[in-house]
Amino acid sequence: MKTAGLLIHPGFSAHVTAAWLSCDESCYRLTLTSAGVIVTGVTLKGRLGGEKGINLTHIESRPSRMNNEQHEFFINVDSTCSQALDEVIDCLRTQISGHVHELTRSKEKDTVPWFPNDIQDLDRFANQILSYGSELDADHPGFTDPVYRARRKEFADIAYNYRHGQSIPMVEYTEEEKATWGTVFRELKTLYPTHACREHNRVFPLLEKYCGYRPDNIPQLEDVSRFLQSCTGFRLRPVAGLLSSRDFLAGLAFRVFHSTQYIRHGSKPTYTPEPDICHELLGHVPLFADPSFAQFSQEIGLASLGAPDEYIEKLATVYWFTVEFGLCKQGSEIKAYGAGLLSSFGELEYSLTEKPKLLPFDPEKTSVQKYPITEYQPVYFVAESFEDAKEKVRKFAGTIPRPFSVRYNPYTQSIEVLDNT
Ligand code: HBI
Ligand code: FE
Repeated sequence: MKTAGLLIHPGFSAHVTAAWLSCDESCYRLTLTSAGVIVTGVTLKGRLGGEKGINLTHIESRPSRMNNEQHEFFINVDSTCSQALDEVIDCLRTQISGHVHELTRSKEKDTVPWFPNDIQDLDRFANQILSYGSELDADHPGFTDPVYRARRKEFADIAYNYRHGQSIPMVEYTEEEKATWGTVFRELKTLYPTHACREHNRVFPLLEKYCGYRPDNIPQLEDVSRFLQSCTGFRLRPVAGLLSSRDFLAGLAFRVFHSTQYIRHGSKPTYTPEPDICHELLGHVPLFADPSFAQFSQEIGLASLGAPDEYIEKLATVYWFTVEFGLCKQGSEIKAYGAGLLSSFGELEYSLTEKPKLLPFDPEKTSVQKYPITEYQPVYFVAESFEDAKEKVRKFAGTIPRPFSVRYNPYTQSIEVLDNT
């Protein structure tokens, strides 16, 4: 990487009224709100760079949303030395008239965690996955199968190398993989008419018609992603392994769903300890084609941006009891819309029996409910409708302590930050 220093020109900083700094392990972004259009007034020199090892990687300006006389400056810098960065921030604080918010991933007080501002920023997540998709646990059905492990590495590499805007590479699935899919597909399809919500049942025939949903064919992520974009603007992005809750939820703010592309091990077609393409395509995809559900999901994502860790956990729990295991009222009946249910024959059937406890969906309560991850859920939450659930999540988001609010601009596919201070 080329080294570029960062120096705020005195003539420029005199006009700066607010600054945001965010960091993501080694990347830092500085947003300056300044009176006047003076992006060229930012002098970039080797002074700090040479001395302190801070590299400038990107700079852009945008008109401020709050005051059209003002502009915001986005500056990305890479730094290996956090102390040097602290010095630069301190230096900025003394030079900038107005407030400085520091957005950081570290656990220090009064800082806001980094979040993606632009849909392209999601490319960053590719190399911060928690576990690489080809590293299987000892109790994974494919753990001792070298062929399966090699296959998983192929899928992990596709996702690892994927960048926003590219089409998702097509995959030729093996006969064994197709057989596994066929078993899951056929079995689940018998339950959908009676157990799945009407939105799922409305979209499913369209997926059969346009995306190659068939017992003998595993649909391609690219085809499905295009279909979803035409329905709700949601798109799929291949993912190499598990993302942190924070990163995974942030994708939803941009209507991006991180999807696995590999299939579970053929020895146990009805079991998978992790998401796989059956879970994504049969469980999640049909609902993302529904406008109300898409909005609801994006609302959870927007709520997560820059939220403190404890709220990320709460939102991940809300996600769990809705997008994964949600039930909803439909007329006088209750149906399933959660992907964890719609992709598991056994639990889909169980969820609509008398056995589990049903509670009304209420983010305050739902977000603190404990849940098991390896057995059927003892408790499900029932939503009145996706619209109602969305309003409730929006209200809940208002209780998250953040010095700003966020709005998604679909034209630029970026997040607008509205200062609340
Ligand atoms: N990562 N790749 C991937 N897929 C998921 O479904 C997923 C994830 N990370 C977290 C997550 N799901 C949820 O359990 C919540 O924490 C959001
Ligand atoms: Fe899922």
